[in-house]
Amino acid sequence: MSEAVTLERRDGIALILVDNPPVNAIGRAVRAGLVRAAAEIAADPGIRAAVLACRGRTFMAGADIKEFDTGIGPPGFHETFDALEALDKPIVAAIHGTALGGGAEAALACHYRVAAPDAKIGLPELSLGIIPGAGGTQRLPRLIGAEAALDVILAGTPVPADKARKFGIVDAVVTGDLLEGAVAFAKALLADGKGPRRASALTVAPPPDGWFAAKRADVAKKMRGRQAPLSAIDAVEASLTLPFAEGLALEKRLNDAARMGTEARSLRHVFFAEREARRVPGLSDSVQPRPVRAVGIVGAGTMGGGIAMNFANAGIPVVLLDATREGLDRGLGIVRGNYARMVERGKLTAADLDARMALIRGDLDYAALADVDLVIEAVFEGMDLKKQVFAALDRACKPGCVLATNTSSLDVDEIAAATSRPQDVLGLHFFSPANVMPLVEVVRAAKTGEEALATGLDVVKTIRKTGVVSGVCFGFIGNRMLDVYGREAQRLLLEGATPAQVDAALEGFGMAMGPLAVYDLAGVDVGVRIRQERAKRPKGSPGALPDDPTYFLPSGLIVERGWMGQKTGRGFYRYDPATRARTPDPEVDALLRDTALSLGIPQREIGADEIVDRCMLALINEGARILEDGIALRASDIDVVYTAGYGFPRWRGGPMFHGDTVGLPAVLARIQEFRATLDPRYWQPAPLLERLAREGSSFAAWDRSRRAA
Ligand code: 3H9
Repeated sequence: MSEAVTLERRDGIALILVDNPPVNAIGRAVRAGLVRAAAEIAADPGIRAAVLACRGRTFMAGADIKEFDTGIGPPGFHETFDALEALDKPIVAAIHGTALGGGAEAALACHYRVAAPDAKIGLPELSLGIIPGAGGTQRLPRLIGAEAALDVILAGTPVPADKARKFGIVDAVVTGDLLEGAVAFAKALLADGKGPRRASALTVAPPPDGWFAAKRADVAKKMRGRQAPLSAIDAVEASLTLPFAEGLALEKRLNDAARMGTEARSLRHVFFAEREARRVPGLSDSVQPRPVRAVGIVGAGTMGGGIAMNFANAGIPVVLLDATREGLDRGLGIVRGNYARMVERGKLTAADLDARMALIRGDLDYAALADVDLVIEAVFEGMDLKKQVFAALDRACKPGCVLATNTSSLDVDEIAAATSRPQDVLGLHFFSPANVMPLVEVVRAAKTGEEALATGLDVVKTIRKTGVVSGVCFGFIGNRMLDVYGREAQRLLLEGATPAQVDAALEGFGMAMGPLAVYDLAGVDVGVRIRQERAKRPKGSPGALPDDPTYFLPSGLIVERGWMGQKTGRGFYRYDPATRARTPDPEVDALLRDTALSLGIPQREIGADEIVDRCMLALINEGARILEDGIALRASDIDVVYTAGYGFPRWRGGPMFHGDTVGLPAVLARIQEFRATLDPRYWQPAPLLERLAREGSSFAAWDRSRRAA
């Protein structure tokens, strides 16, 4: 028996125990061990039933994703799980933690399933750009019907044990010791004379006519640009029409094709990039994060309230501080309102609402922050105000308290200098709405100490957000890149593209929302105000504006007319007051055209390809500069920022991975073409990009070489 899988015997019951830390991923050694265990159980007349369970924190959390690039060596998943299902003695899966992907499929191949009360079972393969490839598309429909099975696969969200019991995925929820419970379950089966019960032998309850066609249409709309969900529908539909073995063969073909495609490679990249982002080169293992048991938040606005919710959701008490009673009441009211909407939507119980609100205490006095371990400042974006807040925090907070600013544009070094403890100061830049958006930029200032940084990263993980370390520069990683992306989107409007054309091209590429619709959502005036502030900066200094009267001119024109976006019913588009549906505004189109003509900017038809290329290549080129400047630690961190915070399609892997997919020589050639035909000052290729393109290299290779160094 391999070390990853051991076989024990208890009163005629075989215990197959998988032990492959940290998450019992089903690598080759596990598969081989399972096949050997099945053979041994089959051959041993003393064994009358079997239990499949896992050591450690979870049941098998799926295939070993690292094998996907190198190829899945024998024994294959189907061979392995067929061997379990074929046993002529009943086999019971004992599920704890998260049985995901291949883990769930192993359980489905067993004849019976019992689960711990807090266990979850799911098929998240689509989030990796593949379909369930270890029998899930054929066994699950046979167990719970094609409709429910496909919904579980398309949603990808793990099903909690009690719901899985109601669905018929799980036979019993076991309280107390799971292994004991599973053995007792197996003994009861024997006592009742119950033998194997194979999912493969069942027939699938068919859905109503037209159901699959409707699903395909729905998926084509909601999961635009994706292939794997459509393949999953094909595979589940085949469970109705094909014999089990042929269904498995189709599942394998579809899964193999998906696994090596761009969609799956991109999603794997993001999976590992998100985990890599937690590692900071040079930060030794001996540096421990400080415990964060209580948090203070300064500023009870929408941002401060949203940040407070994250901590309350994680069970961490929060003191929410504001300068005025009114501000505080308004902020607490917004938080309560957000929770109340969750209750309405059935995402939270009324008791949870009360428990979470009880964790958030309002106060007006900095003295209330004396005992907290972390403070996050979320006051109005002005340097003088922030400095006052940090000086007050310096006086009020205990030694070792980590002081964080949520600034999106100000110099964290300067803010840190307002305290006597810059080693404990860093940025924690949340994205709006802060209770929903997963990204947090963890901004490491010049004097931020290692412990404070480790604490920042740790706390971000505790509140289930995705943290990425950024150095200090104007806009950090995300907004610095957003600036060049927005610049191109706006410039295209002056050259003849309409807002609807620009947004349609980028949404067609896969962006969650086109840039002009995003301005309308956030308030077009917000960006205009920031640029008015930036106009005061000395020429050439960080964040100063270029000498270009057309720079973000469309936003300025729109705001001058009082069209601020959705909140005023019109911005780059008009909005239906009832449905908020957007429609193109001919007045805006005419305004942009007339302005461009008066400035002597020629008008032309601009294709979707050019729109996408200009916006994407601007992102990639600026990303390369951010790497050169040492602001991002790795290209994959930039991809995490864009996929987690800016609606960049995960299935394209992020801007830098997309650059690698296109090929850096092609990226460079197109940038050079734009330098020759467009405003050359915006199209100077970043030296790092030039070098990597010349060497035939990639951003991924650059990351690897730095990791190795
Ligand atoms: C599949 O099963 C396909 C099948 O249909 C068959 C196809 C033929 N493989 O996330 P964490 C690593 S597709 C390899 O920080 P948590 C992870 O990189 C798979 N490695 O822990 C990290 O390593 P490091 C379907 C994996 O407690 C460490 O484990 N399954 C895998 O926050 C800890 O991970 C999924 O999609 C893996 N499958 O969350 C589940 N999983 O420490 C993917 C994790 O070096 N996994 N690692 O950075 C998860 O969702 C979470 O890891 C889990 C635990 C919820 C399990």
